[in-house]
Amino acid sequence: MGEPKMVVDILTLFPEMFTGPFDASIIKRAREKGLVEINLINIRDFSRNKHRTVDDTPYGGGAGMVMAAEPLFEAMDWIRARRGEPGRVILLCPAGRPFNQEVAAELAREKHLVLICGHYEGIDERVAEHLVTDEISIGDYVLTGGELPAMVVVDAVCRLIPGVLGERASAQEESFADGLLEYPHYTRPREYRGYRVPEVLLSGHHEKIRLWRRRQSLLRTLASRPDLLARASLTGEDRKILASVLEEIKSLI
Ligand code: 4HQ
Repeated sequence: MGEPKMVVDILTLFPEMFTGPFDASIIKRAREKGLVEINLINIRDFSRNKHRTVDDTPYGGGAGMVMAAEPLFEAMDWIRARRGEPGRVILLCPAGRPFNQEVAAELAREKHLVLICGHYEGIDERVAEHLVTDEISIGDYVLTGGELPAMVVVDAVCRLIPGVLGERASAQEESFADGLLEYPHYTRPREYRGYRVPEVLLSGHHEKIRLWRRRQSLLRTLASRPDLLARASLTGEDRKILASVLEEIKSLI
């Protein structure tokens, strides 16, 4: 029905790596609902030689193998012939733009993404130069391939597609869009091994609960991620809460 649908084509030498994460939970349901179509495309299927090789030794010498340009160009020709020009062609690589919620939101607006997962020592540079529109890194550590980064990107993007999360959860999405960490959650029982749920949450006093949660979000962000707090869009109420926290600290010293 009316929901927009996104197509994600993933070019990989190891399509079987994706089956677990994409066949469970929210991503599975999103696919079943037709909100996202995820196609796993084996780069090896686009190798033109009889041994179906996709890598070769590096020009200039050196250790290891380089993923050849040809199968990736051939795969992109096939994708373009089938679906037209994709919105973005993304290469997962350590040199890429750092992935965050803002990048995820940007990608979630596209109708068609192509993700290229590298393996081995690297990919022939002509791929990055002539096929790729965006390079993305999921963090400063070295992985064995672009598959896990692709899963991370697809997961973060899919949950932002309208209809993927329930109505309640998507409303909550807005509360995280303000750039603060989440407040702590509790469920029954009210006491477990002597550990009690904060009294205010049992009070039924909705305004007090809202203020307590907001204060917890602010405190957690201040304590764990002050960098996020500095960039957050704080309301007048937030500033009032933080000022009261500061007064509390002053009274201690
Ligand atoms: N890679 N964020 C793929 C990464 C990486 C990252 C190293 C990319 C190995 C073959 N990608 N090559 N971090 O570590 O995106």
